[in-house]
Amino acid sequence: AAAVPMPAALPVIGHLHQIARAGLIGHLLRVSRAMPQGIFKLRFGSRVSIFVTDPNLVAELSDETRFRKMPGPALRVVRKFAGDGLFTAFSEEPNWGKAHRILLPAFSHRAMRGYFDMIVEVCDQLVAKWTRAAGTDVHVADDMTRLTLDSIAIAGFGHRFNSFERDELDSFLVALGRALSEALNVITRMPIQRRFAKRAAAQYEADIAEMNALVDGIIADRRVNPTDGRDLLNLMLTAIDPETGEGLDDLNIRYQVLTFLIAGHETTSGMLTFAFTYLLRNPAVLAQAYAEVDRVLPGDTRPDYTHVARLEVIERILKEALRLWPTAPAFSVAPFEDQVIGAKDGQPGWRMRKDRPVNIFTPGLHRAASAWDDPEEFDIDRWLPEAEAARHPHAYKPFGNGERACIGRQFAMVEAKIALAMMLRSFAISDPHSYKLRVKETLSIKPDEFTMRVRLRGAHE
Ligand code: MNH
Repeated sequence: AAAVPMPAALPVIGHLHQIARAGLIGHLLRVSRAMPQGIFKLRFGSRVSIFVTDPNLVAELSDETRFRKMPGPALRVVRKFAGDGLFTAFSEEPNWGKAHRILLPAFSHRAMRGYFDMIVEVCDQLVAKWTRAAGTDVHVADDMTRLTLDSIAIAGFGHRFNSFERDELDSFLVALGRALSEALNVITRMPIQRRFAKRAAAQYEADIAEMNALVDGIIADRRVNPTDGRDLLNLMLTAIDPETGEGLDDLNIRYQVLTFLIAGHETTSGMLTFAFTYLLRNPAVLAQAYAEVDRVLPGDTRPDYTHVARLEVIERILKEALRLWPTAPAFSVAPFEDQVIGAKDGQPGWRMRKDRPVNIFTPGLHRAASAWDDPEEFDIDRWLPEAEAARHPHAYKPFGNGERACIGRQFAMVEAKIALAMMLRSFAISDPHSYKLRVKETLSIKPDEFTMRVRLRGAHE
């Protein structure tokens, strides 16, 4: 097997100096454009990480008989507070399979129908807020964060953040934001910056304590005031795994609640925010979206679950936003045994070492020239059924792969579709400041400092 290609690096710090300038994701995108094999490695200080963006190589990495999810350095930091919760668990950990089997029913069609009215209620609160703000600029990412955090908390745990009643973001989000950045810093901090790491570590402990206090309160509240629905929290507290005959233990329940509060809002709010930036830059698509919401949800029709399936333009907009900016921009796998990938037609291929994580970098995969025409163009017609059927089956992985793929993807799409539809039904959006996309990275990505103007539709100023 051949050596994985590596762009030029400086001694000691490797590629960290370039990353500090472009941001990690921006840098990885630039490198992936320059590396035609769709596989490359970078040096982060003393650590070497492999990134893959070629659809054929990703197809091999998606073969669950050869590879399984292997949390890399950043997720190992997140394990400090998310432990062996579903997202950060190693696939071999018994608690992964147990929790997966116990919690899957919370994402059935039937369960989604049960959450729907709660999501619409949160969307109503955002409509009310933007109605009061009509004629002014709104901070899109913050409002999408309020919406998605409140939805998962009420649907999953019966907990009300009431984020729209306050001007500041909840202190949970502040602590979470810092904790996630800290996990990212572990990868990208330059050696010279390590002396600041001590203060960061103390802050990190305090942030984790704050998040745990919230989670423990949510759990204690349900134990004192039991309900009989089968929401996430009730499954966690009472359901028995048929395979082992066991339920989840208390520490694992704490990890799961925190995992769902985080994974259940952060990426969905980023997807919605990116979608708004693309609608503003693509007036013809925006017009199609307005036409669809006026057709499916005319006047003040109360949204119900059957409307979701009819919002097909809205769905294509979200899929295309998630193609260009998959908001969880990488996931990692490792082989059960040493493997060679990409060996064919006389190519020697590349060796993947047993248990060594390799990253699938989805912003690069989703722009691979071998699978996508004009990959940098926002084009929702890629998601018409014929175009989708003709595409490489491993060119689009915004929700990861196989049994470790996102358990909440239906929740995310249902929530985002109805939210986007309800906002477009009520508001005309515009971009008086000609926003130029800048991507803010924590562990997920979202547009940085993006505001847009909202007006009530049909109203004249
Ligand atoms: Mn989600 C796993 C992306 C919404 C809960 N999610 C993953 C993975 C990706 C992902 C990628 C796989 C990560 C890996 O292999 O390391 N998730 C998303 C995106 C959105 C999203 C892009 C929205 C858009 N996720 C949600 C929502 C929830 C959720 C909403 C909960 C309601 N996700 C999870 C959980 C896992 C996961 C839990 C871990 C699943 C497992 O490994 O069993």
